[in-house]
Amino acid sequence: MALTNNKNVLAWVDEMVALTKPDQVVWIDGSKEQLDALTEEVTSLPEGNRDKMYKLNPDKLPGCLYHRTLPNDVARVEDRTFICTKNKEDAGPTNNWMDPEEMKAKLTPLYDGVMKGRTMYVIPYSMGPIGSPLAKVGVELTDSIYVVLNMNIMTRMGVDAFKNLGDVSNDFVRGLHSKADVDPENRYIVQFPEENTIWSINSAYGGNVLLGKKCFALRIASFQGKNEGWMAEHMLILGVQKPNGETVYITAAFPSACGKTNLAMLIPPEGYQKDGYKVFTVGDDIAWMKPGKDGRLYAINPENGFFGVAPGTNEKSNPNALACTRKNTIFTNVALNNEDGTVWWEKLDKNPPVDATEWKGAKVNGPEFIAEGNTLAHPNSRFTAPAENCPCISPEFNNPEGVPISAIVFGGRRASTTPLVYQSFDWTHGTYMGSAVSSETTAAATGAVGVLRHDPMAMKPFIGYNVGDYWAHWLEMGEKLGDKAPKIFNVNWFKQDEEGNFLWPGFGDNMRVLDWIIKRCEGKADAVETAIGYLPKKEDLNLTGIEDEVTPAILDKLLAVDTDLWKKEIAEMRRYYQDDIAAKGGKVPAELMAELDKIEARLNK
Ligand code: GTP
Ligand code: SPV
Ligand code: MN
Repeated sequence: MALTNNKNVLAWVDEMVALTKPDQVVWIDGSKEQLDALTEEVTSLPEGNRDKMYKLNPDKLPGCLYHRTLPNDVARVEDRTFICTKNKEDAGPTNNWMDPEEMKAKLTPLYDGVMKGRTMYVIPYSMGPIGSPLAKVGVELTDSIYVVLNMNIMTRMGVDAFKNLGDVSNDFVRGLHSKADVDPENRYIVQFPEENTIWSINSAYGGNVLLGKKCFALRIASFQGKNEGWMAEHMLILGVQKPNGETVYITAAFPSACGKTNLAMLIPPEGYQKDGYKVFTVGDDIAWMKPGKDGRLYAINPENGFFGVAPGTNEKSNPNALACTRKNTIFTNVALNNEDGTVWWEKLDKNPPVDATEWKGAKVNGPEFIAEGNTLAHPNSRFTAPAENCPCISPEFNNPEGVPISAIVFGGRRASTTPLVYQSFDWTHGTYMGSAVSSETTAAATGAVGVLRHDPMAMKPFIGYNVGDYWAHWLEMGEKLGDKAPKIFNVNWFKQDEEGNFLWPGFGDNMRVLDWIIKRCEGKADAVETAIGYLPKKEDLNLTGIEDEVTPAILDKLLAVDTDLWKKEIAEMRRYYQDDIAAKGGKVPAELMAELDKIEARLNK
């Protein structure tokens, strides 16, 4: 039974039913009974069925499920992701583009009758707390129970999402997903930003099919944000509670699999804990930000769960994330521990299960399999965990107004050049710094791993319009915020020594860098003015407890600004702006070009 009288929703669902021809249509109300029944159905599928999910040990991992996707379908597919706007220049040089009508003509035959013999699930969901002035409604149509169960964790899913839509509003995002035959040759992830519409076909992997996430909350939402005066960013949101009880909120944009979940759930080093510092998580992947009544920038996390990278998550690196996954969690493409019906991934602990099922589904002897050079879990294997499981979830998580942001941090994986932390001179320079983010690629998207690529604002795969206009929007937001704008910083946890070892211990010790950032925001720490920005004075970084690891010589390396390397960096940015952006239809704002000149002049001084 339809869960809404909204005529636009009903008309669109009818149209998509006529196209995809499912045997039946089920509206997802979000009730426990309905979700339990779907769980029974999907876990009762016979072994070998590619939709099958497995229940895990109910004592050790209550309410947890396990699933494997096809080996050709384990990450986002950027080369098959499109922004379809009427004019090509509106998609810009960082996106694949096709004319919307042409794309629909191409995909319509693929969708025609694709749900014959299947059920279509109609999923109403809210991105952001229901009723929040920043929240938005989406509806996803899918033929996958796995998608329904994941959307239940990642979004506010169910009948309540329709509450504020009314009968006539057209303000919702239409998402059509079919796993079809999971055929990589016909896999498409398509955004139509001018129509608030997403079409995804032939994938069953997270970022390609949980349409509320990257497709809506970043690609479509960034386009909406430009038109409506707000920002949708690939950012974590955290709060640092100081000993005096006050909480300072920070957002940080790092490319995929570069440490957002880790930083968002950081546990401060012992000394900080003793002093009374606490870190609270508001979000680990996406921030929607809008100026509030007081003129400051406020952020909400539009999501309701964490779709986190499993490998590397352990009791030491991120105990909070691990705790999130101990109940009501879905694990995808990790390994099964058949000894006790639990899961395993690389670096979870030092005891890979002897009786294991690796991520492709083969039964193996875990230690032997690893000794042969394999991994038991896929490097981009993930957990889908409810935010409410997080031991450090912020008390403001459901605050409809969001939290006021004091600092915005950019970062990426850079073996050299970029120091541990530095601050921009102002918002325009900070916007330049964001545009200059580049990072070594990870397993989060298909393609080579470890290759340095430009990833402006960590949004390269997610900006739903022309990157030049996106940068201009950043500059406009800065102008609107004026002296209430957050301060902008850049960090690099990944600087290496000559042998390729990380110089900075990272993880919980990143608190020491956040501490300096907060003090800078409050005007309580001095800085060294360099050609590239403000750097910490060495004595202002609190290294108590890690003096053996971060010796004065290592600290020198971490805070070095190598003029020759930076001249190369600036030359590369000039080439990037000109050849990769301007020459390909992106308008680089004059203010950003001017920043290049200014940095270069300072380097030459
Ligand atoms: P997406 O969910 O893909 O957007 O990524 P994310 O940014 O949330 O990634 P996540 O926090 O899961 O990063 C995982 C990877 O970053 C793992 O390889 C971690 O080992 C590594 N990592 C995270 N924090 C640090 C750090 O402080 N230092 C070092 N060296 N590695 C880190
Ligand atoms: C990312 O790749 O940045 C993710 C995972 O957060 S996905 O949802 O697949 O995009
Ligand atoms: Mn992400």
